[in-house]
Amino acid sequence: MKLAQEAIERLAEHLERCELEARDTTKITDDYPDMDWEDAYAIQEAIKRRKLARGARVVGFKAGLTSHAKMRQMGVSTPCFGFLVDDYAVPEGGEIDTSALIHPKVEPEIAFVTKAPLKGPGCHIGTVLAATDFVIPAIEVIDSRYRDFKFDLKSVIADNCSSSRFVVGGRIVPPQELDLRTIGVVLEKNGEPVAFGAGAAVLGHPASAVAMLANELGRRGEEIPAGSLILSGGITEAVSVQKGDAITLRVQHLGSVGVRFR
Ligand code: 0L1
Ligand code: MG
Repeated sequence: MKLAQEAIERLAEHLERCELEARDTTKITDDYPDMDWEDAYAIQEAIKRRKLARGARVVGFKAGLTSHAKMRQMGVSTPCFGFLVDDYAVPEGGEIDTSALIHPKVEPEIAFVTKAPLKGPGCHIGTVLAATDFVIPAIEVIDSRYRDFKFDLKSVIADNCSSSRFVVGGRIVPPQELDLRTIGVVLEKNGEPVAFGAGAAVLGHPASAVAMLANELGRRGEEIPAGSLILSGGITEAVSVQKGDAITLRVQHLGSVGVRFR
């Protein structure tokens, strides 16, 4: 690690304040060009500790930048991993207060809910599917704290991979009953289809993203506990939303989930 603990805590406070006060900032590597990957995840961990200290509960994890469309859109070449707290959860059909966000975008995702712990190294699609209770459609709302979504991978990891809100809904189905590679998704904004894709857009199979997450956590001596919800990553490019927009995600065999921005 290159950063002192004091700098890690200060950067975590800065990024979390930007999140809670809905204001943007320049990317942190501008001021700390030598920070390394361990520093980036340490800042993310410090943000998690701040939330837990205020009573939030970790409910799961997210894999981000897992499709070529997203990597191309953001100019990076590797996925990133973050945590989800209960504060981010929005009920299906619910409303999101746009004034609490900076510049939200939505992503169509497949969420996995685990029934057994998953601990890397060595996790693969098979171990993930065996440990999955069910999959369910999910809309992730990302809201990078970085001005104009301009960042590099270390800055984005420190910022908990732009995590902001998520909505799950539709049908729950055991993953063995589906071919998650060929499952089709349609994302609608105000009744108009705006993005389409199939599950294979996420690293060839959405369960690959969950396996990568488990292996990354294993490297740090951690695991995905049973009962976790995991967002496996956007199947299409992220779509910008504004006050007044209604978003619906339709997933083949899994029904639909919706949310409004007020
Ligand atoms: O969930 C995602 O794929 C987003 C990861 C962070 C990058 C971004 O803000 O677009
Ligand atoms: Mg996402």
